Amino acid sequence: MTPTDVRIGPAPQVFSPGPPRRPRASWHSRANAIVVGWLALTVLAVVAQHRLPEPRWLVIHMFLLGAVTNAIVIWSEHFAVALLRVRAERWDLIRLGALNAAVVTVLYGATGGHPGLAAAAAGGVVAAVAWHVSALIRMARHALPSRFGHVIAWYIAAGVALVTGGTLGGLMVSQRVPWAWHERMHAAHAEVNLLGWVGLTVLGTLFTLWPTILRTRVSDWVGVSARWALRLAVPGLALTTGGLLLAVRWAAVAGLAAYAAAVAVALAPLAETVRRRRPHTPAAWVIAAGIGWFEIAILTDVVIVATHPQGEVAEALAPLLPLVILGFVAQILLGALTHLLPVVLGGGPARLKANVALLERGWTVRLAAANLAVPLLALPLPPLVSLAGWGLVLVALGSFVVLAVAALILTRRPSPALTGVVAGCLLTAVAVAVATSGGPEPRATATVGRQTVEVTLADMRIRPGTIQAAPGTRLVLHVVNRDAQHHDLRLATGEHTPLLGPGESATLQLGPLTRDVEGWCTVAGHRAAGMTMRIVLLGDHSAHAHDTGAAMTHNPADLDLTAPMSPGWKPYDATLRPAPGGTEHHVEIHAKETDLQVAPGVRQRMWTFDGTVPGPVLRGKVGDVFTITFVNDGTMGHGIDFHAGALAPDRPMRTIQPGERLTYRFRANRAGAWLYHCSTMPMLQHIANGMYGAVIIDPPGLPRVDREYVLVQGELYLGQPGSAAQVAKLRDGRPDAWMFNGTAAGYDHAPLTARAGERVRIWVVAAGPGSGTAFHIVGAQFDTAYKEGAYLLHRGGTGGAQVLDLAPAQGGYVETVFPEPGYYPFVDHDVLHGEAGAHGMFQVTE
Ligand SMILES: [Cu+2]
Repeated sequence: MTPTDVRIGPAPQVFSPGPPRRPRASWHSRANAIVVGWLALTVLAVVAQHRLPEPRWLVIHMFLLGAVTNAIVIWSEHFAVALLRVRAERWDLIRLGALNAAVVTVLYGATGGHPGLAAAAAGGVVAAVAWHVSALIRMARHALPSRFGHVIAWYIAAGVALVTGGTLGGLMVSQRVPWAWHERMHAAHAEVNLLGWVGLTVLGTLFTLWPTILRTRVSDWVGVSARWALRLAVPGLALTTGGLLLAVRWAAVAGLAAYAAAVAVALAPLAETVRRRRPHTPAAWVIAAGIGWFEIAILTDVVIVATHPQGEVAEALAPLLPLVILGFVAQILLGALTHLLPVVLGGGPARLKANVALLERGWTVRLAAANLAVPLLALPLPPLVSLAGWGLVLVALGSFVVLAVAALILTRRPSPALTGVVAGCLLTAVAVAVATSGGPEPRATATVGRQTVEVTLADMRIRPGTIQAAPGTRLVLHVVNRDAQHHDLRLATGEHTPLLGPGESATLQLGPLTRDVEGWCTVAGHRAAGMTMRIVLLGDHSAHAHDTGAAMTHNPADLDLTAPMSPGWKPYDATLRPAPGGTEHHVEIHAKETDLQVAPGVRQRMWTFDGTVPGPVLRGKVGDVFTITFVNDGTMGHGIDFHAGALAPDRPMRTIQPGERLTYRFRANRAGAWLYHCSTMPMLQHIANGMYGAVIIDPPGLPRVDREYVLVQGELYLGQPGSAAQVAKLRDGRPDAWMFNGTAAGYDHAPLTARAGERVRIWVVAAGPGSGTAFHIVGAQFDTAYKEGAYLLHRGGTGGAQVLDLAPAQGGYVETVFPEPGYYPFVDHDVLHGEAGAHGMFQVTE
């Protein structure tokens, strides 16, 4: 009996290969040990990734070039021998040895700084696979006609794809390719290797493996379908690769579409098989899940290539990697190994049964973990969620490795002492890696130590102002001047662009980064005005990054108030609605900590009332009663103090702990724009971090106007709330910016609206904590000014006001009529505050 003949349970007609010349079980256990070994190394690399140079590249290539390429060479040859009923070549083990020596050298050369060696080794990989392809061709030639001969054509096409993709990879690791070509080659390398080498092999194998795993007969028209699918897939891949290399987008997209169609044609007979026999083994379910992710990945691929400009395709394909590597390739590999390992390991029926049981242990949990991990790693989710995804990968992949190693060891029956030593070494290695790495942490480093960044010059700014890169990264900066005047970019390391006119661009290439680098525009006065940038090495600044916690690291100098707001940002609604009817107002206010956008592109944790800065605006009439239920949903003690009511502060203003609530009841006996704020010590921190709001009590007889807005001015202190660095700035009274309604320059990006001739009333409250405001609207005059409970100015006279001046905690309102359409900036006319964020815009239309 040959290994592939072993079947469990009832077995309908399955292909039955002729007898090979020599017993292959021991060969297979050695060959599969190589695959399992690479899988184990991949797991270790994931666990220890931030101890490794270029961890992302290493993990990807250990898995694809190590485990997957070995599995493909081993299994495609095994299937060729079985399907064609020919003898295995004598050189197969030597070929495998050469391949693995070359792979190890590629990994070492590319990450150890030996590009020449890596490129030569990539040539070795290509040669080994070319040798493998020629062996397959020889076998196909010498074989008698076989019902499954078409499968070999898929393996040959796959091998040609790797020869292409491996050559591209070798050129890239040689670091001799012009930068302009790098991006295109990267995209072509990824597509031809994943869809060609891996995809074609998997599809070719599934024609026979899938019915075998389902233990049903092969669909009658599988041969026709396979031939037509290959006729679509090969030209499709060629078109895709050529299109990506030559930057012809329609060709790349058309090629991918042809490939997608080929996959559909190839899978059709397999789908028919499923209708006849539902998946009922662990291997079948795992492989079915893998095929599902393959289809999703191809469709996503088409969309990415179709929608991204050349030069960005390779970067844009990054989210696809978890889908392809984990969802598709890893699952197909695990499913195939689950089914095939026990069969080829042999060792008699009892051993086979035991191995099947061993490899299927806990398969439902492993299947769920792997398929949950795919979206967690592919979608842009918070780091903690990605971390959970990596944990699931380790569960799914690591547990299989342990089980497979156990099966290999048990089958070969080494001495118990040797088994103990091997298991001990493996466990020690895992334990050491976990302990020293402090857990896996995916790092956003660039691929293969190279990072391309688009840099724009405009509005007296260089964007991005900070570029983060791992040590050793080669940076490529595409510098574009999008301004109406001339600019350039000079780096402290000496590289510089020429003076660029409007719309002109230039590219700077930096050698491997060894330290932080400053950059600036050399036009007189532009550097002083803020046209500076920094390239910051990752890793050296971790302490700084931790200090600011959830917030991004930002120097005050980095604040770019003209930068765009992050997608999804909504301005605080400044519209003030009329007081609700009735004389009793019941309000519930929750203290909570929330991440908010406090300046363009800058988010940071704030302490808030109800999740906004300022908190909710309350409005009523003189004599109204407010009953506030104050709930502390935060992580520290908070209190609340309403200036709009007069009462003994002892009870209502007390600090309550997280989870507690209190009722605060006050009667608003006097009109005004009143501050409310957190009353817990140190109050300076609680107010500065956002715990304030406004209560508007209308003066009796307040006339109606066309529009009413409320603006609460506050200071912004960047950094982790309560951290030493932030508190130092608070004590010195050195805000990083000033804000209207919780965002510096927010209403520059989302102007308040009015029509010419309308009467507009603006309520203003100065929340501080340290500075007041001199509220002014550029181009407008106030004919009414009401400050702290009294009118300074009534409409109808000839006098006017230019500023409403408010000390910290004061409030009032002004009225104006915009004379004509246009943009009217509103500012704190303390110009320092105004230019540092206390700035907004009225958009006045006809
Ligand atoms: Cu507080």
